[in-house]
Amino acid sequence: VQHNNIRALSTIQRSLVNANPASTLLVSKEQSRDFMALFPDIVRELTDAGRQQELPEVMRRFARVLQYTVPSGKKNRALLTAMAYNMLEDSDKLTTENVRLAHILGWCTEIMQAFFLVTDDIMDKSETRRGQPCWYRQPGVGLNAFNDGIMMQSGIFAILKKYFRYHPAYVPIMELFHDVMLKTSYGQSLDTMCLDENGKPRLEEFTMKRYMSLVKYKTAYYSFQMPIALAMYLANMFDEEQHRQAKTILLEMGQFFQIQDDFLDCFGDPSVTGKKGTDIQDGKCSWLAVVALQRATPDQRKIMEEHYGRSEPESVETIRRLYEELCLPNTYAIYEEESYNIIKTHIQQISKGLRHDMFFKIMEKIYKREC
Ligand code: GPP
Ligand code: MG
Ligand code: MG
Ligand code: MG
Repeated sequence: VQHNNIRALSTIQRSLVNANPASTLLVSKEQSRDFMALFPDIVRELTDAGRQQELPEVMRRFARVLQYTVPSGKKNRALLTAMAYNMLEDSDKLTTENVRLAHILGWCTEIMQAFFLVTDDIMDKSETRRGQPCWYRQPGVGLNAFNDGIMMQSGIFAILKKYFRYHPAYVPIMELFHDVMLKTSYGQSLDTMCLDENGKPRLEEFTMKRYMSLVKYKTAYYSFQMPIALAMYLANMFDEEQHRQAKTILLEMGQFFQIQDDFLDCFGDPSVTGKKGTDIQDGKCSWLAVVALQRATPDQRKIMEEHYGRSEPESVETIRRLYEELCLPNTYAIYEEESYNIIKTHIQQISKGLRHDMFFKIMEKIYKREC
């Protein structure tokens, strides 16, 4: 009870004193509305463009999957592309049609994210996502969710073909989606290798080096580097050095973002994050576990060995208490602030004609996030 009180208090304090005002909008309300209004067109395009009438039940199923899993998130990745495109494109080319193309790329990224999450939730044995049961836990879905994921993944390329076939950036955009999907699957693969063949976490491998590489691949590429690279391609920016400089900073942001995700998995409020944490139960190589092991005394390490990666509520609570004993919430707060400052310094060092304010805006959006 005492621990719960401390946790409740620290949550309240965080939200009163520190919270991200959440008012940092990436695009205007009007643009956000236009973006949302496009989703039914995307679903229609994928499911009934008058040519799929052979398979009506499949099309109904596909539409249901898309509606359940795609539009309910924060859509930050899509809005990053829209925001970056607004800032990078020459004003005379910022036409309704071109902005719509940026929105279509945004929806492709959101479909990709939804397909990652649908399958990730099965692998992580998660219960809730975005405040509702995970898709695979819907009646009658189960492992068929893998095929729903494959439909989503393939659907992205159908959309790209439909809208970009004759666009000069078609091939680079398509290659980027392919490449980033491959990279993300490498990261997910590393993530699933935290356990040995008996299902026990391999704690000796939980190093910060491995962690940073894992999160670069599983999160940073698709969540940060790709959305901005898409906007750059659409704005006819193909300079390799510019892409390289943007990537360096965006991957740093992506790692920062996944560390926040790991912290929120244990210490976030599920009614705000929309998902119940599973990292302790799953024995994940999370930022909290890595830092805990760096700091643990031999006795504390034994607690990790005994309880980490177990689903019994007592074990989960034991690990959470250990994290608190090791002052990880405080370490995290310090880390968050310091990294924010370091990343801001790195943004100022970008030299190749990329707008610093665009990168600052992304940082403002994610700093001190609670969901
Ligand atoms: C986030 O991990 C990473 C992903 C969702 C990428 C999944 C990639 C695949 C190829 C399936 P996480 O499990 O910490 O995310 P969450 O906390 O949202 O479940
Ligand atoms: Mg997960
Ligand atoms: Mg996962
Ligand atoms: Mg997580």
